[in-house]
Amino acid sequence: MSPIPSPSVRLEHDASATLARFAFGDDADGDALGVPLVRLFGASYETWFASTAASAHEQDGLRIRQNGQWLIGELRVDAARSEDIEQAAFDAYTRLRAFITTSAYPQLLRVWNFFDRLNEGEGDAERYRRFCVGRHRAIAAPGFETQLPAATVIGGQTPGLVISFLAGREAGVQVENPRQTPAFRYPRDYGPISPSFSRATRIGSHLLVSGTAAVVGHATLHPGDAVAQIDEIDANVDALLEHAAAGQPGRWEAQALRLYVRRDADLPAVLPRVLERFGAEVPITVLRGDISRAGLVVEIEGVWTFLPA
Ligand code: 3EB
Repeated sequence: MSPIPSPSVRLEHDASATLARFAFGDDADGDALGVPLVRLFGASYETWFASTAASAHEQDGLRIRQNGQWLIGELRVDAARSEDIEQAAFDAYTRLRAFITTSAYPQLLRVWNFFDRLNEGEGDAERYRRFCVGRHRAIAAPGFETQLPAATVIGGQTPGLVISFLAGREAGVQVENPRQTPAFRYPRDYGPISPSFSRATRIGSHLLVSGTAAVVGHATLHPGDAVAQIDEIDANVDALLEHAAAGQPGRWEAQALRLYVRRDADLPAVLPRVLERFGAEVPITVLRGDISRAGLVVEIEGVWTFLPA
């Protein structure tokens, strides 16, 4: 097997300047933004490139990387203040919104959310469900469901809430998946407030794809069966990419993928299946993480670029 190329995302075709680097697991250094999950496979970093160089600074407790066109930021809520995860999500999204709406990058395009004990708590008291309530309280406004960013919510072992995000000058195009109920319309069974995210954001020829699980319609398929869920995720991603291509001739190329697995023991069976399905050459990182519903054991996200025929 050839070595896996280092995951990188190019937001423009000629992008060669580093906008931001994400460090997985314990590899965070002073410069990279953190992804607080244990890395099981792949490179230590994922780099996002743009066409002009970025500057780094801190503002209102947010770590910022910006280049005039794009902004990647990170916001952290410590363990004590994220014990009440609903309140923590409300506070964090209120700050995030206040920050970007007064910045030169008012459009929220992509968000990642990581916190500990994601599935702790019964029924509507589950921390993931409380998080959804707090997030929704902070962002709900007339028409907001047509401007939702692509997102990921994954549970890790590091106490606290970490939110990273990409914002831009101009809005992306919200893309939903014809094979999946829009998450913001999930029925009541999955929580008091449905999750506020889109399946993908299209920016030019790039598609930023949300964390995608084995959810078809709104049902969890193959609960606990990691390999069967990979096949379902593949079908979900195919449906999303086909829908986003809107009949244009060409093909989608994966730039960088992240695979989240709930149980380390699934990795030996799951990784070959992912490489078979998504391409052996695809730059991929595998991280350990909890997913929104107990039956979901794997999730995939990434960035795809459309290459016209
Ligand atoms: C799902 O399809 C799986 O709450 O922002 C994936 C990506 C999931 C984002 C979120 C949840 C979120 O419902 C879980």
